[in-house]
Amino acid sequence: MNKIARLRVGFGVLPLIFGFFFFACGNDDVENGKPVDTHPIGIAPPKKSSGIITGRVMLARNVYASQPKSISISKDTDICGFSKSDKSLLMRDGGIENTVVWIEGMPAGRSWPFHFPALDQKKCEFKPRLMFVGVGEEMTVLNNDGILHNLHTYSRINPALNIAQPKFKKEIKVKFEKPEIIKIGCDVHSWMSGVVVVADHIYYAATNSEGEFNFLQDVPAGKYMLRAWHEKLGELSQEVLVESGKTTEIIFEYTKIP
Ligand SMILES: [Cu+2]
Repeated sequence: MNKIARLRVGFGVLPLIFGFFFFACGNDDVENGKPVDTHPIGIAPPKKSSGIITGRVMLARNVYASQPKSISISKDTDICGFSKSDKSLLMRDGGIENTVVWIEGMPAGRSWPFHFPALDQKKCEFKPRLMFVGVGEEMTVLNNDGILHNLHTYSRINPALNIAQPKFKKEIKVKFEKPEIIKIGCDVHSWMSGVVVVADHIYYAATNSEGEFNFLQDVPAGKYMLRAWHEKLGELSQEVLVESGKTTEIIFEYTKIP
């Protein structure tokens, strides 16, 4: 898929996404809670006092990554099916999908452009697997599967949630008051796994299916610490210098799979 096409569909089928945007207003900048490319190189030059950070998250060439396993299912098979593919590490050409990339220490409180983020539980999978929500922003958790699910957040900074969502409860609302990357699961279906990123500023991005990222907005010129986090591979960081009117390209490389 070329850059233009990607711009249009965002992270494509993946829900990297931030919320409603997509449903409700058709905002091209966000898709189901996940930030998408807004200014691929050569399409929109940065503003005068700011620059662009773009880049890719990769697995080192010499690291062997086994093929994703399939997970056998023996519960609620009429809805969930009999197997699921393991999506905890998705890669294409060495690029790693669903990595969270953010600039550390950006001032909080800027208007968060994402609204009405929704997390669905569809055929016993979280959709999207990785999503973003603003601090204090209400997030909708849907259950249209017609069976019991149970949202369990493994948070360390925000209070952990453990909420049963029976089949008749098609929608619940949750929110998080502090920035945190939170792993989520369902106690009923052990394979259900996802990530909610609670963000207090807009300089967050998620990698697409080829491991590429960039931010929704230009970055004020300056020196920053850029961080990357992946649910299976952990965290990386590196310094980045953003210069006015320039694009800085960053490569993050994971050198092992834990
Ligand atoms: Cu479940």
